[in-house]
Amino acid sequence: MQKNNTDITDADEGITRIGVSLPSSLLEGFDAMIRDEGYTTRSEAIRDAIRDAMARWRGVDRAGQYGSAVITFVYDHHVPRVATDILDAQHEYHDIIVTTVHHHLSHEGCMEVILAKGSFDQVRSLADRIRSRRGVTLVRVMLF
Ligand code: NI
Repeated sequence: MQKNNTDITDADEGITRIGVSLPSSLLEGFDAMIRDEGYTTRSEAIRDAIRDAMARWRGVDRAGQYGSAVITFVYDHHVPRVATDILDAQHEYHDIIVTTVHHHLSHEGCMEVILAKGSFDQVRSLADRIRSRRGVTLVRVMLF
């Protein structure tokens, strides 16, 4: 099926080819990134970028649902109380947390990854609580 002169669907393979218009500078940056990440084709990198965007998008409106989740966040552990507040929050939500990994990024920076399973409402509450702490600079939630 041909939708226009650049979007082509091959029904037999379940693959649709699309044409995408991008600013040159954005494409150059993307190509540099995918070379660095070891992709051999743009198509595979774009598929992964779309999957990543979809996982984030699906997380927007999943109230009342259950599943698995990853909460990734970065914080400065020198900010008073942030580390103990994050620890307290995780103990409060212990029933949905499967495991937590702590990585010391630098002298002051910490990264944690929480793998959770259960109510997405609770996952969102936990993420919101972490996000609200002073010293936390990035929180990313993916629901599966
Ligand atoms: Ni640390």
